[in-house]
Amino acid sequence: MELLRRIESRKAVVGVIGLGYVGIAVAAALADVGFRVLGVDKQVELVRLLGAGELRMSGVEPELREIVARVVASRHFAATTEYAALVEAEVVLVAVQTPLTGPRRSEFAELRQACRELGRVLRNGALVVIESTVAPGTCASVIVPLLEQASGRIVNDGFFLGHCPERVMRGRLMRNLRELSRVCGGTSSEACDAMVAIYRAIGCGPFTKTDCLTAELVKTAENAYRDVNIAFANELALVCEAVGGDFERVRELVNECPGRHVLAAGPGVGGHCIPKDPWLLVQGAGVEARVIAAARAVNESMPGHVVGLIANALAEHGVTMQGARVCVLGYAYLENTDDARNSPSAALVRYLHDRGAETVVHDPWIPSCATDMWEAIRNADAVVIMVAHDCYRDLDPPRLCRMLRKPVVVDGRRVLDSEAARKAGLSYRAVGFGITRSSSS
Ligand code: SAJ
Repeated sequence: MELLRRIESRKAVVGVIGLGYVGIAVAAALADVGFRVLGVDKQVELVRLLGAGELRMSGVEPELREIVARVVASRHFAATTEYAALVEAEVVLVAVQTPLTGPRRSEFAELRQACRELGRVLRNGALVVIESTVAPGTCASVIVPLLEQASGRIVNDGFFLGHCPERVMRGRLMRNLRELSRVCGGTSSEACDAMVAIYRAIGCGPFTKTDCLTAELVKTAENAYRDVNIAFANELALVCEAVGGDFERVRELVNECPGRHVLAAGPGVGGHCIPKDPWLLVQGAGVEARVIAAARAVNESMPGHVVGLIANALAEHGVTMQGARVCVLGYAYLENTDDARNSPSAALVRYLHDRGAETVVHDPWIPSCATDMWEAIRNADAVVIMVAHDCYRDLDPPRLCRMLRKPVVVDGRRVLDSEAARKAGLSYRAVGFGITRSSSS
């Protein structure tokens, strides 16, 4: 297969559609090993910045910024808003978002549009790889027909299609690309061979060849699995609170038992993968998603639970929610990132406002919230820690006591030491921390 040889020699021209953190990471990685990579994104400002070798994303992303600057300078990577640039691409990776459009489903509107526009310029014999997360069956029922119709060619003849779901995570984009295994689902063995060759150029694998449907199932299942397991952790935390136990201690001891791996309880589940992908797994399957629906309901209830902890602690000091001033530490959905999509903090702020409280939000990674942390805390009636950003791990309990109008701390991510907080005179609440527990346990 000529395409395989051109990939293995890194002479193949690669296109990447969608330059969010998934697309820009894989584009930079491929350009950095010698491929000429053309990135396409409709966001004009993002493309302009990339043209100058700059990355719009903030947060801790080791290596990425330097690699982008290097591959733009060496002209191995160029970004554009025009699909026409893809006429010469022999491999095209598609990494556009697949957000839910209905309450529990995605219409894949952005992905459909990308495939239509790509089809019009698709080079004969090119390999198209969908990295976006899609519902099982989408490649066969949506992507192939769209590409065939737009290109006038037939799959496995005029072009090849693969699905290699991304497995990156904010904060370790380049590391995940290098170190994580990849599932390469293809419409033919040639498509699988070409996919493995492109990803082997930037990662150590293993790379598993399979069909598109299996790859679609694996990706949505691995994230549904995570959501269900986070929900179990959260439900166990609610039990610990109710009976006076400490979730962190219980979790530690349960996880000493072989075959157990209880995840971390917290104030909610954010991001654009975990809250959405469980619904994609069951979309169109015609199977009642009882476990998935229950887990989603538990995780979605956690911000509300945190509001209850705040109200309970404020009441101890004769303060009602109406008119209370609450400092919210952390607005991103994940520690040390600037990504606030589906952030539990957004839900928390809404609920606090609904109950008449005033909020001051601080987040060092989100420009509009990156104020002075202690100024945000000063004279608040309560402080609630929603994200385990590194800077919150050094919060000094005695200083919190001095700065707060009421000594109330609700620790959604267990970043403070409960004993130190209580010794400092703080009314300490935390997800999974039962306040009726005896100090000896
Ligand atoms: N969360 C918890 N408890 C946990 C783990 C996460 O409450 O034990 C919360 C986080 O605070 C966050 C949300 O869940 O709000 C999602 O966190 P995440 O660690 O799953 O991070 P994501 O959303 O970036 O998930 C991605 C996913 N990777 C891809 O979709 C390629 C997920 O499948 C990975 O397991 C995760 O990264 C990872 O840890 O690599």
